[in-house]
Amino acid sequence: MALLPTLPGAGPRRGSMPLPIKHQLVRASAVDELDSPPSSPEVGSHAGVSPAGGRGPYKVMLLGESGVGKTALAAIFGGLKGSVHHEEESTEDSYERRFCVDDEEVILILYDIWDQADPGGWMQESCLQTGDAFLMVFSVTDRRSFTRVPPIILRLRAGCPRSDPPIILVGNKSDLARSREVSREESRSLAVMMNCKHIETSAALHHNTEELFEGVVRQIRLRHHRREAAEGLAKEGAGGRRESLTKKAKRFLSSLVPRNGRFFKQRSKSCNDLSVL
Ligand SMILES: Nc1nc2c(ncn2[C@@H]2O[C@H](COP(=O)(O)OP(=O)(O)OP(=O)(O)O)[C@@H](O)[C@H]2O)c(=O)[nH]1
Ligand SMILES: [Mg+2]
Repeated sequence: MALLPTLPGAGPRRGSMPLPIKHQLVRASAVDELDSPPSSPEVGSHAGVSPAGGRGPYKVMLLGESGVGKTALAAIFGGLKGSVHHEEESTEDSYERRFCVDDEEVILILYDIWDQADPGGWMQESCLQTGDAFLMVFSVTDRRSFTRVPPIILRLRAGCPRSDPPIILVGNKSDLARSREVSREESRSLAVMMNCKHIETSAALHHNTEELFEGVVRQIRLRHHRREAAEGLAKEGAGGRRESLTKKAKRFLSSLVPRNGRFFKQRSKSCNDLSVL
């Protein structure tokens, strides 16, 4: 992941630096969204298409129980040193970064604001409503944090205005092999069952962390392209598209749905691949 030169409102930033007002998750706007959900869930930023189109800014939410490593991961994203041992304590709750993924620039804002103390409360709900993608973090050394995952994902799927939000199940603290309580196979099976992606990370060793941040960008983009392809098909249905573009869209869509009833098997295989849907 190549970092680009810092620009105003871009590049690694501490959460204490004010976000451009359009990026802020402020109580008033979140309440507005809760009060009046979008009439069409597939338009505007609610479809995962940010106001800036395919390049963001995208809002990514860290979810998960206390102590699983959300802040450690956020600090790595924000470029802080000593992020795990708190040599430099992170008290920030959002980080904005502009970087290149697959030779394309993107702006991503990572929010570390999930409030376990208030299940179903305003902050949790606005997180679920506002995010363009979600990192569902648990600790592989803490089974309790793993058992809390399904209800959160179910709430997310029920409450999120987007029809298929990108969700990545993140098993953090993979470096602590001796204290492991959740096997890789077990968490992968849960990811397949809950229809989300899966990755194991170690914030302590920075293992798979860049893969995670790049992966979430790819997951957002893939949905963006799928939507564009579907729109192309819809237009063609109305008689307004060129043949070549239609064929392209059809090929793309058919590649997303494996044939011959092998869907579950294939999904299990691709669950760890964050560069495919
Ligand atoms: N060994 C190891 N320790 C980690 C890892 N990630 C986080 N930690 C440690 O786990 C503890 C909790 O990490 P945090 O990042 O504060 O966890 P959190 O999810 O933000 O917790 P809350 O803010 O309470 O919700 C800290 O002592 C971290 O140093 C990891 O990958 N490996
Ligand atoms: Mg924290």
